[in-house]
Amino acid sequence: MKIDAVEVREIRLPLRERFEISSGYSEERRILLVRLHADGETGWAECVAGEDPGYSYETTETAWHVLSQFLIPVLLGAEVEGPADVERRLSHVRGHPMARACLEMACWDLEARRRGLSLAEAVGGSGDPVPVGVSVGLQKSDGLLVDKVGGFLAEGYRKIKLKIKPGRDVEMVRAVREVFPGAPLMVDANSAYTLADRDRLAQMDDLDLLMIEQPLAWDDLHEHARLQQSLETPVCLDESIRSAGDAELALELGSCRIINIKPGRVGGLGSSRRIHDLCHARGVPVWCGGMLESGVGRAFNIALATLPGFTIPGDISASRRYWERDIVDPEFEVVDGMMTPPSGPGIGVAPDERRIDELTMRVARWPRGRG
Ligand code: NPG
Repeated sequence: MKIDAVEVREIRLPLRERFEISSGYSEERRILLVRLHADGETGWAECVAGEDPGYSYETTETAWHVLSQFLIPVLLGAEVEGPADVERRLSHVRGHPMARACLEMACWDLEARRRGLSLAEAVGGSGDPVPVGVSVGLQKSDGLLVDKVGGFLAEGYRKIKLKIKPGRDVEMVRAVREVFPGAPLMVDANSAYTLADRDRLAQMDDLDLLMIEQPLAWDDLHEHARLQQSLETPVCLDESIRSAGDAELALELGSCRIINIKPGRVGGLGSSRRIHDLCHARGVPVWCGGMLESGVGRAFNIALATLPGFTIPGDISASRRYWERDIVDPEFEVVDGMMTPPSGPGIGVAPDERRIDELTMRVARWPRGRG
């Protein structure tokens, strides 16, 4: 297929409530939406880069720059075979996986629509509903956190992830555990600790957690291995894993026992599948992370999570957990802790173009000069 036009736009979507993690907080998402046009068909995707470089060095601004200056010019007018070819053609750009991923993912949507397949079918997954979880940001008090967790458990979510940081960890999680003794709880530190905190982290072993996610820095694979040796609770890696190569190294070193896969972080759905396949072959559980996506990004996450190795509920909550109103129709819903992947072609939900226009802050179109 020949890529004859590309559009990138930035929309601003206010979160229903502030979302706080160890490195900072977000009240509004600045989301880049990408549209690829080829042979009369359109493919949509979303870039998950954040507003600030707290989670990754990539930001909305760097992604805009790399997409416009280096990535889109390579694809424009090119005869591409499919998403794997797009990934290959963009591989000369070092790093910037979130910027590269959104073009590869838009091509997945485009190709799935052309073939009349749902995204879940196109990636090799199933159409079955999948159990999903929810991530709960840092709250002002333990009481507020307990209330929030209670609400999400009542909604049926199958996994509850609590954000932690030094000073808001063992005692806070214990307060939740005491109220909900059997709840499927995990914690996520977003790299807020060092190996010097090993004893503190080991106190989590008494709290019956599914896992501790990314306790140490993204490039501390060796230290994560030493930490995992001294913990009973499985370590899960997120920021550290950018490719199947990283996953293989982390497993060889014993740095983790579980891996979080986010298509944006690892450069797209092809790379996500390679990590999944590697882990599945070794019996290592994976789950799909979230990056506060709009419905466009959410559609890719739920499709990916239908692959058989995704045995732990992902951070794939309902649209209304984050948005007053999502930008897709229908919105994503969770019923009894399960989400059903859309069955229509491609992402299977319709981007609401009028609403997207209203939310748009800037737009760029190629070939240049197109209205
Ligand atoms: O449900 O989409 C979601 C958010 C899940 O907690 C979540 N994401 O570190 O995994 C993370 C965290 C995050 C959110 C990281 C936003 C960076 C930005």
